[in-house]
Amino acid sequence: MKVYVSGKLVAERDAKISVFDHGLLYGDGVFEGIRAYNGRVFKLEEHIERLFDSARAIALEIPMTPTGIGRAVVRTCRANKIKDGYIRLIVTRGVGTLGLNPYTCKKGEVIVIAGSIQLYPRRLYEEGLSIVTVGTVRNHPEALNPSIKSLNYLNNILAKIEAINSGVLEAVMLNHAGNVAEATGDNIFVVKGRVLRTPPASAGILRGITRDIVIELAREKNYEVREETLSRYDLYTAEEVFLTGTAAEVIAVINIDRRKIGVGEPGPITRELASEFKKLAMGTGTPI
Ligand code: PXG
Repeated sequence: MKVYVSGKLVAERDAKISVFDHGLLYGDGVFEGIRAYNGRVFKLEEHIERLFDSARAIALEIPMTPTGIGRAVVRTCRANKIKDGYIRLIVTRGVGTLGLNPYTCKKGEVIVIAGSIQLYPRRLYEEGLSIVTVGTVRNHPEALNPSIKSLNYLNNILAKIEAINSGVLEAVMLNHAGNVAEATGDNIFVVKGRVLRTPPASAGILRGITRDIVIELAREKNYEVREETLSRYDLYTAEEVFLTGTAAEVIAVINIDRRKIGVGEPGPITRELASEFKKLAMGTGTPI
């Protein structure tokens, strides 16, 4: 595998950064998870835009232009002969002194890894996922805004640990007000009749690119979509629940906190939107 680091494509074993990089010392940096489908990078511009927004929010200057980042992503995919794959784009604060002050770091470090990902076992895309709500509260937006896709994912990891310790693969996190926020790496939707609901950005979530796509696809299919505050009651009483994310794509949830959702199998609207999503993903994107 070839990895893009410090402006060059290098062999995997040479892809290294300093132990003094604040990305390692403090989780000080930002990232994106991007997919390639059928020889094209899916929603590349949207991911780069979000990367720059995350960087701006933490006062991190990315030492490349958005166009330059796009080129580095495509170049890395080409070097690894990626047709279908997963791209991890990372910008760390760079090398600085021991001490929090980010202004001691001279230059951010841009890294691109192009490989593959399988978030949940394939059979669960047919059968649906069982999940639980967990005690770990999603980061308060005024502490570390979940809109920032930062290298500090401990909040999500703590929730993931709780889920796995309870015998399931995914967690739903509630926000500081006790309302539904999102899963550890996915957004969440509930369906009742022809109405889809998902928590608004103000609930303290990452505004998922897959979430935006699914909202648009659903509206095209004449479903009503509302960004609305959701409680656990809304999850338990939904006819269908599904998660969306770059890694997860669209996956049905059939059980939450030991309550069967709907009839306990992936519902028709989830199936329809998953199939529309796949169609779009396979047919659009930046050519590699
Ligand atoms: N919420 C959170 C907290 C995320 O980290 C999403 C929602 C979905 O956003 P997108 O833009 O991808 O639709 C994410 C994205 C992984 C992995 O390794 C996680 C994400 C992306 C890629 C890989 O688990 N999370």
